Amino acid sequence: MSSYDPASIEKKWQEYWQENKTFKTTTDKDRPKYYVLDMFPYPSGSGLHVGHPEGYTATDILARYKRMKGFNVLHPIGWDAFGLPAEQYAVKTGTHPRKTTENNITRFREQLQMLGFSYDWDREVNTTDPDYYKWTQWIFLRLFEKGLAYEDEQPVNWCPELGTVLANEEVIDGKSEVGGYPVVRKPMRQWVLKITEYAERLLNDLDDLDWPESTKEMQRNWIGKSIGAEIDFPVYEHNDEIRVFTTRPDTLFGATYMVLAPEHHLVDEITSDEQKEKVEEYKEYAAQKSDLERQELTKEKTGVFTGAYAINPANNKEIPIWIADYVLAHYGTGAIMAVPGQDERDWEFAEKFDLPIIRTVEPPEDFEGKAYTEDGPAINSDFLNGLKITDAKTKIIEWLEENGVGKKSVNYKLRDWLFSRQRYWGEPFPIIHVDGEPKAVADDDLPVELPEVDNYQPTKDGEPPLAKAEHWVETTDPETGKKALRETNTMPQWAGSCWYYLRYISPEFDGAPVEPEEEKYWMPVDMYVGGSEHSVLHLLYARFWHKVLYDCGVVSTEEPFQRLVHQGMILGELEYTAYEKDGKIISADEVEEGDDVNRKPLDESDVEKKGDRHVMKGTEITVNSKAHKMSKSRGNVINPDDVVDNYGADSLRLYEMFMGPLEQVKPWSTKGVEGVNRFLNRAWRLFFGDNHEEEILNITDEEPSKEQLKVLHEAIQKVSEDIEGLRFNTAISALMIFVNEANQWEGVPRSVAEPFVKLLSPFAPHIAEEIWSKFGHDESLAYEPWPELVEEYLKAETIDMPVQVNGKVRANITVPAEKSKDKDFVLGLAKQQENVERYLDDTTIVKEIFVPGRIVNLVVK
Ligand code: ANZ
Repeated sequence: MSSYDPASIEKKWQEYWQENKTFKTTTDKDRPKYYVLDMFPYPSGSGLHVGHPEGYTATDILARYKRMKGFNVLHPIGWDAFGLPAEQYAVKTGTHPRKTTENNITRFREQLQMLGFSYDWDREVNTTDPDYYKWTQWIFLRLFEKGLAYEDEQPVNWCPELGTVLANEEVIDGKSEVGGYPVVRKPMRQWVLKITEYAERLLNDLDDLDWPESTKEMQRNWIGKSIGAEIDFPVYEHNDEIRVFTTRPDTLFGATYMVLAPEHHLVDEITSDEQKEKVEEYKEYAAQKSDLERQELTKEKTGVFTGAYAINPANNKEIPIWIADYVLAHYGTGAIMAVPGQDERDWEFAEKFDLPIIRTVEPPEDFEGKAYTEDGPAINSDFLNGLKITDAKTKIIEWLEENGVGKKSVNYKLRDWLFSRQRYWGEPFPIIHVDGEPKAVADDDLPVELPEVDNYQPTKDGEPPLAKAEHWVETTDPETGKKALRETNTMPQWAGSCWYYLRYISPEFDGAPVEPEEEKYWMPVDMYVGGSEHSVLHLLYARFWHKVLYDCGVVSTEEPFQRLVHQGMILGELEYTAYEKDGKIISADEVEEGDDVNRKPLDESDVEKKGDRHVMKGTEITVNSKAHKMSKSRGNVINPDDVVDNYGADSLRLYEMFMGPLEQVKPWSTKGVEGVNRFLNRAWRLFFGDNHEEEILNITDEEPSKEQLKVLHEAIQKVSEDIEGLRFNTAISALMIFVNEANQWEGVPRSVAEPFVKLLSPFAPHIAEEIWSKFGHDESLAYEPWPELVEEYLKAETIDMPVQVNGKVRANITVPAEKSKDKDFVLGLAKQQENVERYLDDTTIVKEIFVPGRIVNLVVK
């Protein structure tokens, strides 16, 4: 049988690669390196989804291509395997999270191998392996030594049902992102990392990274640098001052009241006796809310008067001091000067509580809104009057500094990173508590391994499950012999993924997280591909740790990931709906707002494409077509295993790259998979003939024609450029064009066939290896040199042909070689020549003599 049989081919080559360790990475320092990294997966219980192979195929193409271009390639994979799902499963079933994790990893590994990714499997890392988290703990100790890890009582998002603290991003509308359980605010002792100390560097160093601009912008916004001033307001008849942070010191003359966060340390001191009760009540009310809820712009403003007044230092006016939850305790100084004239929230608040409003920036005449937040000349502002915002800011800051009532100040939105969780399945902190003080476990005593517990359920009052492992918790300080207690919190899932790209470089090294010489060679990562959902947290946390490691001399680059690309999400298949109104199907564009229509789901077979719209087959009735996110509940999830079973891994890889630009969101189409599968079949038949019982190799030892060389080199040029530019879809089109052209040849010369197979190999490596071996090679083509482009072959070959009229040469024409035998084409062109036309005027052509590729002679009378 000579037909294309992915099932047998793919298995065979996967085994070959594994047995021969084909993709084992070597560090040959004389050659250039290419480090191409995937965001490693969380090995969930449901296995790979089709989104995984999208990014993973893209990086695999790059890895395979770069190897053939002579690079040392580092292309590793591993498992981000701590985390909540395995722990929740453990709580439910008693199965140790390690067991669940191991099973899931085995499944994921098989699935990735089944897709033929060229990972160096000897470098696999697993964040839950004590040999790995030993170094996560080691890095934590460096943070601790540098004062970048500290304990703090913090109001946290406490989820009693999950028994853990959640990060702000893990809470949606007061419920846990995972499971949707209620979340309350509660002060707790926590470990916090001082990422704010790196805010400026995290911001500045973004500029030099080759990352999507939108991702950089999200990080910039998250860091949220603002320049403004701190201003001190004396409290009337108290010996206190309230310091505020403002981005608009130029509006100082319009500060008509002040607001403290309910948690502000001066609240109790300044509150008058009459207001005490109300203030207490309000403090309790505010404590229930998360920062996110408190900041919602649309929410009704609430607050209470403290009974105290402050003095506006610019004009010595007395202004009332309020507390309100829209001022956050942990931002700026936890207190604001309120300027309703220029700030929307302040305006709403002032309106509601009848506080004075003074504009200090003149709005344009036609302005009809409330607070005016744009630029304009200062008014009602004494010596600032007439100045635009920027100049007014500079001037007032000078004035504040001269008068000792304030100074220029930079503020960041970025908060320190809440780094502890009350969970079992995470890295233990390498910390013991001696006499109530935290103390580092010695480097030599790492790892601090997770103890066994009988029950993974955290206690209802927030004690982590590790607290139950008393024999583990109670220990002695090896230095002093004193009784000590181990830290029972564990690290968040982010920890392991903050530095895994370093461990791949020297996974066995036992002196540091990464071997220094190897690190110098391999870092930074040249290409990092993963989902845009990681635009902020993972990528910011990893950059932070990397910079700390840089400061410790562990790594040699300031940034870990030089280039970053996000693959676009793959949606489910397009779904079609027709609209029915008054019992009649109407076009989607005829539906008007408020129309009472029935939506009728349509089968794909009822629909056809006309131009860029979908219509009901054989009609002009436009139907609605829409792709939705894949989800179990919608029932539109495509399982990669099924695709591989039906079409093979090469088809899945090829299809996911052919769907469209890598970074775009795209709907799945099973028809599309069939299409690329047909292409692979055609490519196969190109070399092995059609449906022969026996295998006939359809390649020749003939010299290639110029035309064949041109077709080949066009493919070489396009595929190479498109891989470099990550335009994998158009690279595949170029491969398809080659096969279409070559199908018209009688036999493919070996010197054309072999380079083509190499071009195909990064995309569809199994079939390429198989064809290559059938061409008579006994080794993998993984390290064959990539075909070189010869520009000269790209030029269209042309032939010069003389044109005679009655035997006399009247013109010479140049025609493309492949057209030189086309009588109509050549004669048409010949007759259009000016000098020929002249001799044809007023004559009749009696005979047209055409010698293909040689000469034209027109006999006229
Ligand atoms: C007076 C003012 C006038 C303000 C004006 C803005 C506009 P960003 O840019 O986000 O840093 N603010 C300061 N601390 C706050 C806190 N703890 N909770 C809530 N709001 C706080 O915003 C800084 C501005 O947010 C500050 O500048 C302050 O209001 C407010 F026309 O001061 B501004």
